[in-house]
Amino acid sequence: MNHWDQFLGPYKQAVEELKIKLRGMRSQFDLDSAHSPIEFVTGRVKPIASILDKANQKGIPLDRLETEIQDIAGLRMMCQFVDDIKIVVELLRNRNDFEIVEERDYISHKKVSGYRSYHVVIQYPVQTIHGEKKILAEIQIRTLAMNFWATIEHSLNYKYKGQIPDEIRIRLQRAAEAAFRLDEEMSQIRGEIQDAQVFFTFKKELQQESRKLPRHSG
Ligand code: 0O2
Ligand code: 0O2
Repeated sequence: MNHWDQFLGPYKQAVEELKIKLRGMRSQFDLDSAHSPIEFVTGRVKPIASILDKANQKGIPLDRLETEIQDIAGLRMMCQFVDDIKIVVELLRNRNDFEIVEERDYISHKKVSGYRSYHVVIQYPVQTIHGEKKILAEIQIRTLAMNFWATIEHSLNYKYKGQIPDEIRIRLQRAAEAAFRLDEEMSQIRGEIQDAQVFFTFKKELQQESRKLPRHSG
């Protein structure tokens, strides 16, 4: 086994375990027939070339990768609505199978690029044949619209090797705002539908109650 296989082994195990655990949270909402704040979950181990690029860009020596690069193990949780993100973060805070070491709110404080997501960095204990090993993992929580924008912006960045022309950069910032307005509009529509449902349920209950009342003849 080479050095990289040995180094990445616990990260691979952590990503596989966390995918199952976080997807399990979604299935539990399905069982309760409740609206799931989690739409879907993905995960990956950062490719070696990307680890080396990041270490190089940030001046991180190879013997400090474990502590200085927080997203070698990366998970993403996609939500339908912005409000669902808060629920998911709260669910993560209440778990006792890992410890949250940092939270970064790029929703209230978007990045200059236009990027929005909520990042939670955790310390996750992996059981290995040599004992327990705690590794860092980054969970990115975002809406479907934020994910749509980030996926395309990420591939353009890759295509332009990080040197996106100014004009495209500005259009991407505008597109990020459009995605955010879409999120807001969808939340409003959901709110109005929920209000209407509460109103109709109340009206139906009132009708049923009034049918039970004795009728006065003449
Ligand atoms: P790319 O280059 O984006 O296409 P499964 O069989 O469903 O259990 P699978 O197929 O191994 O799992 O992977 P899954 O869960 O569908 O997710 C892998 C995807 O994670 C990647 O696909 C990316 O879309 C996404 N991803 C990429 N970067 C990150 C990151 O930094 N953090 C997180 N959390 N997720 C990321 P690809 O094909 O590997 O990459
Ligand atoms: P990949 O290919 O997704 O793994 P830094 O890399 O210095 O900006 P830091 O301090 O490690 O960041 O953490 P940060 O910014 O909280 O999280 C970095 C990850 O967030 C990135 O990983 C992306 O997955 C995502 N991200 C941050 N900013 C942007 C952005 O402007 N556009 C997009 N599309 N994604 C972003 P990597 O390592 O860059 O890439």
